[in-house]
Amino acid sequence: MSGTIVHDVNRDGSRDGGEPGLGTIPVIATLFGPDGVPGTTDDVSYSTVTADDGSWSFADISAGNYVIEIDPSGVPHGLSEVSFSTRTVYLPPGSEMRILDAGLVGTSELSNVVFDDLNQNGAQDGQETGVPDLSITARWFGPDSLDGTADDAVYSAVTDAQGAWGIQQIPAGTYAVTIDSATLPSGLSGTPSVTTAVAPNATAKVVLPVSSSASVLAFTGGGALNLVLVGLVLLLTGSGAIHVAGSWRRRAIG
Ligand SMILES: [Ca+2]
Ligand SMILES: [Ca+2]
Ligand SMILES: [Ca+2]
Repeated sequence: MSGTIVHDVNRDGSRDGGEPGLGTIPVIATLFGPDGVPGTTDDVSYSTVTADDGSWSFADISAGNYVIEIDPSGVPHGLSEVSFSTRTVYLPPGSEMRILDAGLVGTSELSNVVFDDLNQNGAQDGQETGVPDLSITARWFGPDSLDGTADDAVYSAVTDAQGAWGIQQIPAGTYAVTIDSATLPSGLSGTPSVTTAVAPNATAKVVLPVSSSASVLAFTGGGALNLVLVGLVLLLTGSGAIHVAGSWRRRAIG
């Protein structure tokens, strides 16, 4: 008897191309026993964990009726079953049985509202409207918690008319969240990428600053901070002096 546990990235209950197998997921097969009734003392349980590719198998087990289940206490990343559930199968004598792929989805959520933060205070004030039709991607770092490796999974959302977006049923862990700059209206500047963590059964509000004010990047990037410093220096040199590290230095003006 064998099967595969996969990460159901698009949460449709079946395995699609590119959806990775999940390792170390505990699978239990319980034989009903001679009395043919599940949950009685003559039941025989077999347990295993999935290999790195998500596959599992039980070899040389008796024929009969089995309950196949995933032990939820051993499933990491806040994942839970979407298409597997507990199932009962009959294993005929001398046969092999392939159990359908089982998909797991997460119990976490990322969401928020993207708005034109005109006064750049990080809060949505009265005149600041949501930005619709932005493509947002959230890349999960995957079971290995490392960015950019093969087990990463990418989720996406589009902001609605009020700038709201949400991605549900995703694993707990670390995400890089990005607004696709190609979908930003002209005149709006945004952040390159925000890294955020979310716990099982939790919602993380991800702040993705966007502003039509030219100096928005002062919030988010070292390069922009330098721009601000250059501006400050120019302002101060205009008065003939620069205040550096607590001391005044004279500077000749050409
Ligand atoms: Ca799927
Ligand atoms: Ca604001
Ligand atoms: Ca990874």
